[in-house]
Amino acid sequence: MNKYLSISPEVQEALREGKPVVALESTIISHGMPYPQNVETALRVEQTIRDNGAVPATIAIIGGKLKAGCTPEEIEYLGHKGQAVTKASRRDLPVLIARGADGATTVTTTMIIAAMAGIRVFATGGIGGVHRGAETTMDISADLEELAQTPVMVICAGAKSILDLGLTLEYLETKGVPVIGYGTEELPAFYTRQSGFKVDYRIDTPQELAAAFRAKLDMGLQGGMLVTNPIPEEYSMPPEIINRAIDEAIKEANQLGIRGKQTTPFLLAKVKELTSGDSLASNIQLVLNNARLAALTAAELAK
Ligand code: PSU
Ligand code: MN
Repeated sequence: MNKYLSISPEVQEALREGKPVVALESTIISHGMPYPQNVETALRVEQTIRDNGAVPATIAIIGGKLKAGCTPEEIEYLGHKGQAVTKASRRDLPVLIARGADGATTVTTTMIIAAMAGIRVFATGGIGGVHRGAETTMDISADLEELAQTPVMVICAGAKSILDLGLTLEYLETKGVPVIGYGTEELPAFYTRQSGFKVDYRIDTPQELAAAFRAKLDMGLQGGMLVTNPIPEEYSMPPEIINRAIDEAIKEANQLGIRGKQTTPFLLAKVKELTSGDSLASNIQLVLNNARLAALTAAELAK
């Protein structure tokens, strides 16, 4: 174990005893939702994981330490500080750690820290991917490279169509990342259950998710697995409304010349603003839904 990693006593004990543990990211807290809903949701997600038989490990960088397992006080701190916390991807780790700084972990860095701690299952909302227009901007999220190299199962609700979903799937195919649809053959698109794209495999049970990932680990095949779990029907949003908001957000980002790590948070905030509170309520529900599936899958993997 490296000296920068700090695992909470509860998570440490669960890992030592081979109990199921589920990792959670912190960018969704500091950058993904407004305060105080972000803190309330993060705590509810942890409770959902406990209710389904696993131990939650919210991951973040606090005072230069890689935390696997945050206290409620640390979650409150990250949520209250919000956008002022650095959004930390793989390239940010060395300097943030050397400076003893804070960082909100993206899918990428949550996977890195989970793997360091020995946590195999991670639940979140949406992942980064290949942005629309990437053929000229080369804006491709580091999340895809991490899925290609780090052995963690990521359970999400698909990707938002702020991305080019077709190119995102092509990239994952090239990198050898299995894309699973939970109970569906179609890739879900976060707020909606449909995207028009197919996943690689449909799997219907946590048992089979665990068996497939176990086989990948046993073979020593590097990289993770992407499980896409559609938002529950009753919380899904009308595609026309969400797609109109996304098109508008992308147009505005282009006009303003938004680039680099600002792109995703800008688009997410804009879409949220354009769809008012509706998208926030859906966002919360899909994360809870993913937390439930992750806990059940981690329990199967621990058997
Ligand atoms: N997509 C979402 N919600 C999110 C993110 C992406 O629908 O909260 C966050 C995640 O933390 C993800 C990161 O890992 O944005 C990707 O950022 P980028 O595109 O800059 O790699
Ligand atoms: Mn990017």
